[in-house]
Amino acid sequence: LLINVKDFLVRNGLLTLSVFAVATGCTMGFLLRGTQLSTQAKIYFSFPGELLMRMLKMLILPLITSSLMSGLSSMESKACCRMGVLTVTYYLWTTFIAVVVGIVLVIIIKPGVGTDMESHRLGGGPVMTSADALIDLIRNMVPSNLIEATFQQYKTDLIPILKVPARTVQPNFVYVFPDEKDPKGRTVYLELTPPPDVTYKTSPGTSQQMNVLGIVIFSATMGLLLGRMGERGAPLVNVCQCINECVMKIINAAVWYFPFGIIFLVAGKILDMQDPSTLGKKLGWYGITVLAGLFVHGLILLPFFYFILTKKNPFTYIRGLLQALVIALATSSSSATLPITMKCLLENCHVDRQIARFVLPVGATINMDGTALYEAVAAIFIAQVNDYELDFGQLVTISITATAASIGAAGIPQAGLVTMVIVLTSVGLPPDDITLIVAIDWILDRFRTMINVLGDALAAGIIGHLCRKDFPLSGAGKAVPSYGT
Ligand code: DAS
Repeated sequence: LLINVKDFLVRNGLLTLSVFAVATGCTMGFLLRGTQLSTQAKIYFSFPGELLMRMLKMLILPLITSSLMSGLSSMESKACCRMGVLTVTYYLWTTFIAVVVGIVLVIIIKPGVGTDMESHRLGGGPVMTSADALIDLIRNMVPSNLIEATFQQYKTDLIPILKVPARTVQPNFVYVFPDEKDPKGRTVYLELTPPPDVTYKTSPGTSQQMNVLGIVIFSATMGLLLGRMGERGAPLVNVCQCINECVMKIINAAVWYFPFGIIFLVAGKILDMQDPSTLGKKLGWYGITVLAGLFVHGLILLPFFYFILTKKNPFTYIRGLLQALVIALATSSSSATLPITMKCLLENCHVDRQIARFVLPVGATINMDGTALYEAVAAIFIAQVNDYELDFGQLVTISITATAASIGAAGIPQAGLVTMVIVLTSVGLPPDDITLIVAIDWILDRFRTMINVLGDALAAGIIGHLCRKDFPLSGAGKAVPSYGT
Protein backbone atom coordinates (compact mmCIF):
# COMPACT_ATOMS: atom_id res chain seq x y z
CA LEU A 1 0.00 0.00 0.00
CA LEU A 2 2.84 2.39 0.91
CA ILE A 3 4.53 1.71 -2.44
CA ASN A 4 1.23 2.41 -4.23
CA VAL A 5 0.76 5.63 -2.25
CA LYS A 6 4.32 6.70 -3.05
CA ASP A 7 3.87 5.93 -6.78
CA PHE A 8 0.56 7.78 -6.79
CA LEU A 9 2.09 10.86 -5.15
CA VAL A 10 5.17 10.83 -7.39
CA ARG A 11 2.97 10.31 -10.48
CA ASN A 12 0.95 13.26 -9.32
CA GLY A 13 3.94 15.50 -8.82
CA LEU A 14 1.93 18.69 -8.73
CA LEU A 15 -0.48 17.23 -6.20
CA THR A 16 2.38 16.07 -4.00
CA LEU A 17 4.02 19.48 -4.18
CA SER A 18 0.74 21.25 -3.42
CA VAL A 19 0.04 19.11 -0.37
CA PHE A 20 3.52 19.74 0.97
CA ALA A 21 3.09 23.44 0.16
CA VAL A 22 -0.09 23.64 2.32
CA ALA A 23 1.69 21.86 5.17
CA THR A 24 4.75 24.10 4.84
CA GLY A 25 2.55 27.20 4.70
CA CYS A 26 0.71 26.20 7.87
CA THR A 27 3.98 25.49 9.70
CA MET A 28 5.55 28.77 8.60
CA GLY A 29 2.39 30.71 9.42
CA PHE A 30 2.08 29.40 12.96
CA LEU A 31 5.83 29.75 13.60
CA LEU A 32 5.80 33.37 12.38
CA ARG A 33 2.65 34.22 14.33
CA GLY A 34 4.79 34.19 17.45
CA THR A 35 7.14 36.84 16.04
CA GLN A 36 5.96 40.45 15.82
CA LEU A 37 6.28 40.91 12.05
CA SER A 38 5.64 44.47 10.96
CA THR A 39 2.68 45.18 8.66
CA GLN A 40 5.08 45.95 5.81
CA ALA A 41 6.92 42.66 6.37
CA LYS A 42 3.59 40.80 6.29
CA ILE A 43 2.72 42.49 2.99
CA TYR A 44 6.02 41.46 1.43
CA PHE A 45 5.73 37.95 2.89
CA SER A 46 2.22 37.45 1.48
CA PHE A 47 3.16 38.79 -1.96
CA PRO A 48 3.83 35.40 -3.70
CA GLY A 49 0.44 34.19 -2.44
CA GLU A 50 -1.24 37.36 -3.68
CA LEU A 51 0.29 36.71 -7.12
CA LEU A 52 -1.20 33.19 -7.11
CA MET A 53 -4.70 34.52 -6.34
CA ARG A 54 -4.39 37.23 -9.01
CA MET A 55 -3.24 34.64 -11.58
CA LEU A 56 -6.29 32.48 -10.87
CA LYS A 57 -8.74 35.39 -10.77
CA MET A 58 -7.38 36.67 -14.06
CA LEU A 59 -8.35 33.39 -15.72
CA ILE A 60 -11.85 33.01 -14.30
CA LEU A 61 -13.85 35.34 -16.52
CA PRO A 62 -12.28 34.38 -19.87
CA LEU A 63 -12.66 30.73 -18.83
CA ILE A 64 -16.33 31.03 -17.78
CA THR A 65 -17.46 33.11 -20.76
CA SER A 66 -15.47 31.19 -23.41
CA SER A 67 -16.43 27.80 -21.93
CA LEU A 68 -20.13 28.58 -21.88
CA MET A 69 -20.28 30.28 -25.26
CA SER A 70 -18.18 27.68 -27.09
CA GLY A 71 -19.70 24.76 -25.19
CA LEU A 72 -23.39 25.65 -25.51
CA SER A 73 -23.16 26.91 -29.10
CA SER A 74 -22.04 23.48 -30.28
CA MET A 75 -24.83 21.59 -28.50
CA GLU A 76 -28.05 20.39 -30.04
CA SER A 77 -30.76 22.48 -28.35
CA LYS A 78 -32.86 19.58 -26.95
CA ALA A 79 -29.76 17.97 -25.43
CA CYS A 80 -28.69 21.32 -24.05
CA CYS A 81 -32.08 21.96 -22.50
CA ARG A 82 -32.13 18.48 -20.93
CA MET A 83 -28.65 18.98 -19.52
CA GLY A 84 -29.51 22.45 -18.21
CA VAL A 85 -32.66 21.34 -16.42
CA LEU A 86 -30.89 18.30 -14.94
CA THR A 87 -27.97 20.44 -13.77
CA VAL A 88 -29.98 23.16 -12.04
CA THR A 89 -32.36 20.64 -10.47
CA TYR A 90 -29.46 18.57 -9.13
CA TYR A 91 -27.71 21.67 -7.78
CA LEU A 92 -30.77 23.00 -5.94
CA TRP A 93 -31.55 19.56 -4.53
CA THR A 94 -28.05 18.89 -3.18
CA THR A 95 -27.77 22.42 -1.74
CA PHE A 96 -31.03 21.97 0.14
CA ILE A 97 -29.88 18.55 1.43
CA ALA A 98 -26.68 20.20 2.68
CA VAL A 99 -28.72 22.78 4.60
CA VAL A 100 -30.87 20.07 6.19
CA VAL A 101 -27.73 18.14 7.23
CA GLY A 102 -26.36 21.30 8.84
CA ILE A 103 -29.59 22.09 10.68
CA VAL A 104 -29.96 18.53 12.02
CA LEU A 105 -26.37 18.46 13.30
CA VAL A 106 -26.44 21.89 14.96
CA ILE A 107 -29.72 21.02 16.71
CA ILE A 108 -28.27 17.71 17.94
CA ILE A 109 -24.82 19.01 18.99
CA LYS A 110 -26.12 22.40 20.31
CA PRO A 111 -22.67 24.07 20.19
CA GLY A 112 -23.96 27.47 21.26
CA VAL A 113 -26.30 26.45 24.09
CA GLY A 114 -25.31 27.50 27.59
CA THR A 115 -23.17 30.43 26.51
CA ASP A 116 -23.57 33.04 29.21
CA MET A 117 -23.60 35.93 26.79
CA GLU A 118 -25.99 38.73 27.44
CA SER A 119 -28.66 38.64 24.78
CA HIS A 120 -29.22 42.35 24.77
CA ARG A 121 -29.18 42.64 21.00
CA LEU A 122 -32.24 40.70 19.98
CA GLY A 123 -35.30 42.27 18.46
CA GLY A 124 -33.62 45.51 17.43
CA GLY A 125 -31.96 44.28 14.22
CA PRO A 126 -33.39 45.02 10.78
CA VAL A 127 -35.61 42.12 9.70
CA MET A 128 -35.49 40.92 6.12
CA THR A 129 -38.12 38.41 5.03
CA SER A 130 -37.19 35.44 2.86
CA ALA A 131 -39.06 37.16 0.04
CA ASP A 132 -36.80 40.19 0.39
CA ALA A 133 -33.76 37.95 0.35
CA LEU A 134 -34.86 36.13 -2.78
CA ILE A 135 -35.95 39.31 -4.56
CA ASP A 136 -32.64 40.94 -3.66
CA LEU A 137 -30.71 38.02 -5.08
CA ILE A 138 -32.78 37.83 -8.27
CA ARG A 139 -32.52 41.57 -8.78
CA ASN A 140 -28.77 41.37 -8.51
CA MET A 141 -28.62 38.46 -10.96
CA VAL A 142 -29.24 40.92 -13.74
CA PRO A 143 -26.34 43.36 -13.66
CA SER A 144 -27.29 46.64 -15.27
CA ASN A 145 -23.78 46.90 -16.61
CA LEU A 146 -21.82 43.75 -17.52
CA ILE A 147 -18.51 45.58 -17.60
CA GLU A 148 -19.12 47.05 -14.16
CA ALA A 149 -20.18 43.59 -12.92
CA THR A 150 -16.90 42.19 -14.14
CA PHE A 151 -14.97 44.60 -11.99
CA GLN A 152 -17.32 44.36 -9.02
CA GLN A 153 -17.32 40.61 -8.82
CA TYR A 154 -14.41 40.18 -6.46
CA LYS A 155 -15.29 42.72 -3.85
CA THR A 156 -16.30 41.12 -0.58
CA ASP A 157 -16.76 43.78 2.00
CA LEU A 158 -17.34 42.24 5.38
CA ILE A 159 -18.25 45.70 6.57
CA PRO A 160 -20.07 48.05 6.14
CA ILE A 161 -23.27 46.07 6.28
CA LEU A 162 -25.57 47.85 3.87
CA LYS A 163 -29.01 48.03 5.35
CA VAL A 164 -31.03 49.15 2.37
CA PRO A 165 -32.05 47.28 -0.80
CA ALA A 166 -29.33 47.56 -3.43
CA ARG A 167 -31.73 49.24 -5.85
CA THR A 168 -32.16 52.32 -3.73
CA VAL A 169 -28.59 52.93 -2.72
CA GLN A 170 -27.78 56.34 -4.14
CA PRO A 171 -24.66 57.98 -2.70
CA ASN A 172 -25.76 61.49 -1.81
CA PHE A 173 -22.26 62.72 -1.65
CA VAL A 174 -18.77 61.50 -1.17
CA TYR A 175 -16.35 63.36 0.95
CA VAL A 176 -12.73 62.75 1.66
CA PHE A 177 -11.18 64.03 4.81
CA PRO A 178 -7.99 63.30 6.71
CA ASP A 179 -8.39 61.48 9.99
CA GLU A 180 -6.05 60.21 12.66
CA LYS A 181 -5.63 56.84 10.91
CA ASP A 182 -5.22 58.33 7.46
CA PRO A 183 -3.58 61.76 7.67
CA LYS A 184 -3.22 62.05 3.90
CA GLY A 185 -7.01 61.92 3.59
CA ARG A 186 -7.20 58.93 1.24
CA THR A 187 -10.13 57.45 3.11
CA VAL A 188 -13.35 57.75 1.10
CA TYR A 189 -16.69 57.79 2.88
CA LEU A 190 -20.02 57.25 1.17
CA GLU A 191 -22.97 58.97 2.77
CA LEU A 192 -25.87 56.71 1.82
CA THR A 193 -29.26 58.12 2.62
CA PRO A 194 -32.14 55.87 1.53
CA PRO A 195 -35.40 57.50 0.50
CA PRO A 196 -37.71 58.01 3.52
CA ASP A 197 -40.05 55.15 2.54
CA VAL A 198 -37.34 52.48 2.55
CA THR A 199 -36.90 50.29 5.60
CA TYR A 200 -33.74 48.35 6.32
CA LYS A 201 -33.75 45.06 4.43
CA THR A 202 -30.79 43.77 2.64
CA SER A 203 -27.27 42.60 3.13
CA PRO A 204 -23.79 43.65 2.08
CA GLY A 205 -22.21 42.92 -1.17
CA THR A 206 -24.84 40.65 -2.71
CA SER A 207 -25.01 43.03 -5.66
CA GLN A 208 -21.33 42.37 -6.32
CA GLN A 209 -21.54 38.65 -5.76
CA MET A 210 -24.68 38.09 -7.79
CA ASN A 211 -23.18 39.84 -10.79
CA VAL A 212 -21.00 36.80 -11.47
CA LEU A 213 -24.19 34.83 -11.93
CA GLY A 214 -25.43 37.56 -14.23
CA ILE A 215 -22.31 37.09 -16.36
CA VAL A 216 -22.87 33.31 -16.41
CA ILE A 217 -26.49 33.76 -17.51
CA PHE A 218 -25.43 36.22 -20.21
CA SER A 219 -22.69 33.90 -21.50
CA ALA A 220 -25.00 30.87 -21.51
CA THR A 221 -27.67 32.83 -23.39
CA MET A 222 -25.10 34.04 -25.91
CA GLY A 223 -23.90 30.45 -26.37
CA LEU A 224 -27.42 29.21 -27.07
CA LEU A 225 -28.11 32.06 -29.50
CA LEU A 226 -24.81 31.51 -31.29
CA GLY A 227 -25.73 27.86 -31.68
CA ARG A 228 -29.01 28.85 -33.34
CA MET A 229 -27.30 31.31 -35.68
CA GLY A 230 -25.49 28.49 -37.47
CA GLU A 231 -22.80 29.67 -39.88
CA ARG A 232 -23.38 33.34 -39.03
CA GLY A 233 -22.38 32.71 -35.43
CA ALA A 234 -19.37 30.58 -36.36
CA PRO A 235 -16.75 33.37 -36.22
CA LEU A 236 -17.60 34.27 -32.60
CA VAL A 237 -17.82 30.59 -31.65
CA ASN A 238 -14.35 30.04 -33.13
CA VAL A 239 -13.04 33.03 -31.17
CA CYS A 240 -14.51 31.60 -27.96
CA GLN A 241 -13.03 28.18 -28.63
CA CYS A 242 -9.60 29.70 -29.27
CA ILE A 243 -9.83 31.76 -26.07
CA ASN A 244 -10.86 28.63 -24.16
CA GLU A 245 -7.93 26.62 -25.51
CA CYS A 246 -5.51 29.47 -24.75
CA VAL A 247 -6.83 29.82 -21.19
CA MET A 248 -6.34 26.10 -20.56
CA LYS A 249 -2.80 26.27 -21.95
CA ILE A 250 -2.05 29.21 -19.64
CA ILE A 251 -3.39 27.12 -16.76
CA ASN A 252 -1.07 24.26 -17.69
CA ALA A 253 1.83 26.64 -17.49
CA ALA A 254 0.71 28.49 -14.36
CA VAL A 255 0.02 25.38 -12.26
CA TRP A 256 3.73 24.82 -11.60
CA TYR A 257 3.88 28.15 -9.79
CA PHE A 258 1.01 27.11 -7.51
CA PRO A 259 2.95 25.13 -4.87
CA PHE A 260 5.29 28.10 -4.32
CA GLY A 261 2.39 30.54 -4.15
CA ILE A 262 0.39 28.25 -1.85
CA ILE A 263 3.10 28.29 0.81
CA PHE A 264 2.92 32.07 1.18
CA LEU A 265 -0.85 32.28 0.63
CA VAL A 266 -1.56 29.88 3.51
CA ALA A 267 1.16 31.30 5.76
CA GLY A 268 0.00 34.86 5.07
CA LYS A 269 -3.61 34.00 6.00
CA ILE A 270 -2.45 32.41 9.24
CA LEU A 271 -0.43 35.51 10.07
CA ASP A 272 -3.60 37.60 9.68
CA MET A 273 -5.75 35.16 11.63
CA GLN A 274 -7.76 36.83 14.36
CA ASP A 275 -7.52 35.68 17.97
CA PRO A 276 -10.43 33.47 19.10
CA SER A 277 -13.47 35.53 20.06
CA THR A 278 -14.94 35.62 23.51
CA LEU A 279 -16.73 32.35 22.79
CA GLY A 280 -13.61 30.20 23.17
CA LYS A 281 -14.60 26.54 23.58
CA LYS A 282 -18.11 27.12 22.18
CA LEU A 283 -16.47 28.30 18.98
CA GLY A 284 -14.55 25.03 18.88
CA TRP A 285 -17.76 23.01 19.08
CA TYR A 286 -19.26 25.24 16.39
CA GLY A 287 -16.28 24.52 14.12
CA ILE A 288 -16.60 20.79 14.82
CA THR A 289 -20.32 20.94 13.93
CA VAL A 290 -19.58 22.63 10.60
CA LEU A 291 -16.74 20.22 9.76
CA ALA A 292 -18.89 17.22 10.72
CA GLY A 293 -21.65 18.48 8.44
CA LEU A 294 -19.23 19.05 5.58
CA PHE A 295 -17.82 15.54 6.08
CA VAL A 296 -21.27 13.88 6.11
CA HIS A 297 -22.45 15.83 3.08
CA GLY A 298 -19.24 15.84 1.06
CA LEU A 299 -17.83 12.38 1.71
CA ILE A 300 -20.96 10.34 2.42
CA LEU A 301 -24.07 11.83 0.81
CA LEU A 302 -22.62 13.28 -2.40
CA PRO A 303 -20.58 10.13 -3.20
CA PHE A 304 -23.70 8.09 -2.41
CA PHE A 305 -25.74 10.14 -4.91
CA TYR A 306 -22.93 9.69 -7.46
CA PHE A 307 -22.92 5.91 -6.95
CA ILE A 308 -26.71 5.63 -7.11
CA LEU A 309 -26.96 7.68 -10.31
CA THR A 310 -23.91 6.39 -12.18
CA LYS A 311 -23.32 2.93 -10.62
CA LYS A 312 -19.60 3.80 -10.58
CA ASN A 313 -17.12 4.06 -7.72
CA PRO A 314 -17.25 7.68 -6.53
CA PHE A 315 -13.88 7.55 -4.81
CA THR A 316 -12.10 6.63 -8.03
CA TYR A 317 -13.65 9.76 -9.52
CA ILE A 318 -12.78 11.87 -6.44
CA ARG A 319 -9.16 10.65 -6.65
CA GLY A 320 -8.96 12.42 -10.01
CA LEU A 321 -10.03 15.65 -8.30
CA LEU A 322 -7.44 15.73 -5.52
CA GLN A 323 -5.39 18.49 -7.16
CA ALA A 324 -8.44 20.74 -7.41
CA LEU A 325 -9.42 20.00 -3.81
CA VAL A 326 -5.94 20.96 -2.59
CA ILE A 327 -6.10 24.24 -4.55
CA ALA A 328 -9.56 24.89 -3.08
CA LEU A 329 -8.15 24.28 0.41
CA ALA A 330 -5.22 26.61 -0.26
CA THR A 331 -7.08 29.44 -1.99
CA SER A 332 -10.53 29.16 -0.27
CA SER A 333 -11.98 30.27 -3.59
CA SER A 334 -14.01 27.89 -5.77
CA SER A 335 -13.93 30.35 -8.66
CA ALA A 336 -10.15 30.60 -8.49
CA THR A 337 -10.03 26.80 -8.40
CA LEU A 338 -12.29 26.53 -11.44
CA PRO A 339 -9.45 26.33 -13.99
CA ILE A 340 -7.88 23.44 -12.07
CA THR A 341 -11.23 21.73 -11.53
CA MET A 342 -11.82 21.93 -15.30
CA LYS A 343 -8.36 20.45 -15.96
CA CYS A 344 -8.94 17.58 -13.49
CA LEU A 345 -12.37 16.75 -14.94
CA LEU A 346 -11.11 16.64 -18.53
CA GLU A 347 -7.77 14.92 -17.98
CA ASN A 348 -8.33 12.69 -14.94
CA CYS A 349 -12.09 12.05 -14.80
CA HIS A 350 -12.65 11.98 -18.57
CA VAL A 351 -15.84 14.03 -18.44
CA ASP A 352 -17.08 15.22 -21.82
CA ARG A 353 -15.74 18.67 -22.54
CA GLN A 354 -19.15 20.08 -23.43
CA ILE A 355 -20.58 18.88 -20.12
CA ALA A 356 -17.65 20.28 -18.12
CA ARG A 357 -17.85 23.61 -19.93
CA PHE A 358 -21.45 24.09 -18.82
CA VAL A 359 -21.83 22.30 -15.49
CA LEU A 360 -18.66 23.70 -13.87
CA PRO A 361 -19.06 27.46 -14.55
CA VAL A 362 -22.74 27.31 -13.54
CA GLY A 363 -21.85 25.26 -10.46
CA ALA A 364 -19.04 27.58 -9.43
CA THR A 365 -21.53 30.43 -9.23
CA ILE A 366 -24.78 28.89 -7.99
CA ASN A 367 -23.89 25.56 -6.39
CA MET A 368 -22.25 25.94 -3.00
CA ASP A 369 -23.30 23.07 -0.78
CA GLY A 370 -20.57 23.77 1.75
CA THR A 371 -21.53 27.41 2.05
CA ALA A 372 -25.25 26.67 2.41
CA LEU A 373 -24.58 24.13 5.17
CA TYR A 374 -22.23 26.54 6.93
CA GLU A 375 -24.67 29.46 6.82
CA ALA A 376 -27.48 27.40 8.30
CA VAL A 377 -25.24 26.08 11.10
CA ALA A 378 -23.80 29.53 11.84
CA ALA A 379 -27.24 31.18 12.02
CA ILE A 380 -28.60 28.58 14.44
CA PHE A 381 -25.36 28.68 16.46
CA ILE A 382 -25.73 32.46 16.84
CA ALA A 383 -29.35 31.97 17.91
CA GLN A 384 -28.21 29.44 20.52
CA VAL A 385 -25.49 31.80 21.77
CA ASN A 386 -28.16 34.48 22.19
CA ASP A 387 -30.42 31.97 23.95
CA TYR A 388 -33.01 32.68 21.21
CA GLU A 389 -35.38 29.73 20.62
CA LEU A 390 -36.10 29.29 16.87
CA ASP A 391 -39.48 27.81 15.98
CA PHE A 392 -40.09 25.41 13.08
CA GLY A 393 -41.16 28.23 10.76
CA GLN A 394 -37.90 30.04 11.41
CA LEU A 395 -35.92 26.85 10.70
CA VAL A 396 -37.76 26.58 7.37
CA THR A 397 -36.90 30.24 6.72
CA ILE A 398 -33.26 29.54 7.51
CA SER A 399 -33.19 26.57 5.13
CA ILE A 400 -34.66 28.69 2.32
CA THR A 401 -32.53 31.77 2.89
CA ALA A 402 -29.35 29.70 3.42
CA THR A 403 -29.98 28.01 0.06
CA ALA A 404 -30.66 31.37 -1.58
CA ALA A 405 -27.72 33.08 0.14
CA SER A 406 -25.32 30.35 -1.00
CA ILE A 407 -26.49 30.98 -4.56
CA GLY A 408 -25.70 34.64 -3.97
CA ALA A 409 -22.26 33.94 -2.58
CA ALA A 410 -19.49 34.34 -5.12
CA GLY A 411 -16.70 31.79 -5.25
CA ILE A 412 -14.24 33.99 -3.42
CA PRO A 413 -12.77 33.93 0.10
CA GLN A 414 -15.27 34.57 2.92
CA ALA A 415 -18.17 35.16 0.54
CA GLY A 416 -20.29 32.90 2.71
CA LEU A 417 -19.67 35.08 5.73
CA VAL A 418 -20.95 38.10 3.83
CA THR A 419 -24.15 36.62 2.44
CA MET A 420 -24.89 34.96 5.78
CA VAL A 421 -26.28 38.30 6.89
CA ILE A 422 -29.31 37.48 4.71
CA VAL A 423 -29.95 34.39 6.83
CA LEU A 424 -29.47 36.18 10.15
CA THR A 425 -31.75 39.10 9.36
CA SER A 426 -34.42 36.77 7.93
CA VAL A 427 -35.02 35.38 11.44
CA GLY A 428 -34.44 38.62 13.33
CA LEU A 429 -30.92 37.88 14.53
CA PRO A 430 -28.47 40.82 14.73
CA PRO A 431 -26.27 40.75 11.59
CA ASP A 432 -23.26 42.10 13.43
CA ASP A 433 -23.13 38.84 15.38
CA ILE A 434 -21.08 37.44 12.54
CA THR A 435 -18.17 38.95 14.46
CA LEU A 436 -18.58 36.07 16.95
CA ILE A 437 -17.54 33.50 14.36
CA VAL A 438 -15.06 35.44 12.19
CA ALA A 439 -12.08 34.20 14.20
CA ILE A 440 -12.23 30.65 12.79
CA ASP A 441 -13.92 31.49 9.52
CA TRP A 442 -10.58 31.43 7.70
CA ILE A 443 -10.21 27.67 8.29
CA LEU A 444 -13.88 26.73 7.85
CA ASP A 445 -13.92 28.71 4.59
CA ARG A 446 -11.26 26.41 3.17
CA PHE A 447 -13.14 23.23 3.96
CA ARG A 448 -16.51 24.51 2.75
CA THR A 449 -14.82 25.67 -0.46
CA MET A 450 -13.48 22.13 -0.93
CA ILE A 451 -17.04 20.77 -0.60
CA ASN A 452 -18.31 23.41 -3.02
CA VAL A 453 -15.74 22.32 -5.60
CA LEU A 454 -16.39 18.64 -4.90
CA GLY A 455 -20.14 19.17 -5.35
CA ASP A 456 -19.65 20.87 -8.73
CA ALA A 457 -17.21 18.23 -9.96
CA LEU A 458 -19.36 15.25 -8.88
CA ALA A 459 -22.34 16.94 -10.56
CA ALA A 460 -20.41 17.05 -13.84
CA GLY A 461 -19.79 13.31 -13.59
CA ILE A 462 -23.45 12.61 -12.79
CA ILE A 463 -24.89 14.91 -15.47
CA GLY A 464 -22.37 13.54 -17.97
CA HIS A 465 -23.49 10.01 -17.20
CA LEU A 466 -27.19 10.84 -17.34
CA CYS A 467 -26.74 12.68 -20.65
CA ARG A 468 -24.30 10.18 -22.14
CA LYS A 469 -26.65 9.49 -25.06
CA ASP A 470 -26.37 13.15 -26.07
CA PHE A 471 -22.69 13.40 -25.30
CA PRO A 472 -21.05 10.12 -26.30
CA LEU A 473 -17.66 10.91 -24.77
CA SER A 474 -19.08 11.39 -21.31
CA GLY A 475 -18.61 8.52 -18.93
CA ALA A 476 -17.14 6.49 -21.75
CA GLY A 477 -13.83 6.60 -19.94
CA LYS A 478 -12.08 7.73 -23.10
CA ALA A 479 -9.24 10.08 -22.31
CA VAL A 480 -9.77 13.48 -23.88
CA PRO A 481 -6.69 15.11 -25.41
CA SER A 482 -5.12 17.04 -22.58
CA TYR A 483 -4.71 20.73 -23.16
CA GLY A 484 -1.32 21.77 -24.29
CA THR A 485 -0.68 18.57 -26.27
N1 DAS B 1 -14.94 30.77 -0.26
C1 DAS B 1 -16.22 30.48 -0.92
C2 DAS B 1 -15.93 29.70 -2.22
O1 DAS B 1 -14.98 30.02 -2.90
C3 DAS B 1 -17.13 29.72 -0.05
C4 DAS B 1 -17.63 30.55 1.12
O2 DAS B 1 -17.12 31.65 1.39
O3 DAS B 1 -18.57 30.10 1.78
O4 DAS B 1 -16.71 28.78 -2.54
